[in-house]
Amino acid sequence: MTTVICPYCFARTSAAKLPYRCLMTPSGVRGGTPCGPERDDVWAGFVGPGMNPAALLRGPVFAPARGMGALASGLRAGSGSSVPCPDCGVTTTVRVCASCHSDLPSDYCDQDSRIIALVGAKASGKSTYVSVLVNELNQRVGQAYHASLAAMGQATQQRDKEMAEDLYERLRLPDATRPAALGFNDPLLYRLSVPRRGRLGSGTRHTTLVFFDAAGEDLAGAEAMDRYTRYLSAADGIVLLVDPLQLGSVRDRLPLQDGPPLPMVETSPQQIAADLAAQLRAHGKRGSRGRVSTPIAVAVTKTDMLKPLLDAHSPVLRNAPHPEGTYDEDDRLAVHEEIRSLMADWDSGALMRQLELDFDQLSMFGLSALGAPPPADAPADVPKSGPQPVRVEDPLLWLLALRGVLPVRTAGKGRAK
Ligand SMILES: Nc1nc2c(ncn2[C@@H]2O[C@H](COP(=O)(O)OP(=O)(O)OP(=O)(O)O)[C@@H](O)[C@H]2O)c(=O)[nH]1
Ligand SMILES: [Mg+2]
Ligand SMILES: [Zn+2]
Ligand SMILES: [Zn+2]
Repeated sequence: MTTVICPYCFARTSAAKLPYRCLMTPSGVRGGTPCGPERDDVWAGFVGPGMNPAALLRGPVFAPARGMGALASGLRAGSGSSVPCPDCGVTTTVRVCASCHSDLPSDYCDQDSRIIALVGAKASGKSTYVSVLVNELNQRVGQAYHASLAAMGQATQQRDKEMAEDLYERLRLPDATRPAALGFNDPLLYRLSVPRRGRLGSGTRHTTLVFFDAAGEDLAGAEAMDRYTRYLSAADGIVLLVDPLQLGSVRDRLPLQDGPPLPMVETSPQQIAADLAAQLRAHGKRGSRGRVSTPIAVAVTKTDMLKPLLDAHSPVLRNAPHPEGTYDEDDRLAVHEEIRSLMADWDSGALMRQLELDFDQLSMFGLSALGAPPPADAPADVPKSGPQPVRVEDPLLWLLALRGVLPVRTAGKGRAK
């Protein structure tokens, strides 16, 4: 039976048991009285105060009749199926989470979902990264894998549109993300469609991707991180962004340049990784030798600023090849080794040692969402030529390849999967 993980509260429910929400549409039948809006106390409790009271008045929620939900979900029609509201008799397709009553986007319940947790200190580049990543998956990377990415639900579509307008048209960098104490930040939901290849025959494989772009200050300590426990422990993979400009030795080594001012130094990546590992261990994510089983992709961001410290031929400075729509494992290893040796130089390998003790599956990455530093005279702007990202897709593709979503190629073996 399909289990659905709510992308808002991360509760697990069997698809057949997900309640429905009546859409309050008039039936068109003479004499039929449509349902009226009711205050949704469950949802109100979840979103917290601060929500406009009018927005809490919603169509009534009802449990699927016994057998009905099972029948509907069992047919892989899942959320696409419709059932009649017991009060007004008009059919609805909208399913809600049984725990928090958030509406699930249509077809959310139909496919496998992969929750990707995005963590990193304040101003490490999380929001910029997600927006540029989505754009790249839609364009260059999508083309290489014949894949497509679609935003699911109105909230994600709206945010994508606003972020893309800011970054690509108005050339404005995102504002600092608001901390959870100021209100609920919606997760970003996408449907990734990749052609199926190999023995299983052709067709398309759909995977729901759930990203959560938290504010850096909400990940800055064990206590703050607690709020995200359910999200972190539901994650199939973690992307930890490390801002090299917040590392003391990198700051010391960078030649004085007339770039934008260096960011403030926030929580160290080592601290974030240690807190994260403690959280995950406490929630049963134990792998071998006391390490955490959730795979972690650790990506050094803003590599455009590191050019003076890198060899001109460094693999970090160019995009991954994606030969014939496969994930190139040797290319990943080259980048992993390069970042590992740079880190050994920067912090005597302290972060790397900590990660190796804490995580079973780990890979290092280097990326630049913008491709160049923001202009010195306008530090809140994207470089004039627009974002020219380098390697933004690598961490996510590695996590997806680990889960068998993408074909992998390794040296001498041609297409391995
Ligand atoms: N040089 C360079 N700077 C970048 C890049 N991406 C982001 N930045 C800088 O980092 C700043 C912070 O980026 P955000 O994406 O807002 O960082 P965040 O991690 O979401 O920050 P919080 O939401 O406050 O936790 C931006 O305003 C830019 O100045 C990049 O690819 N290269
Ligand atoms: Mg942010
Ligand atoms: Zn929920
Ligand atoms: Zn109704």
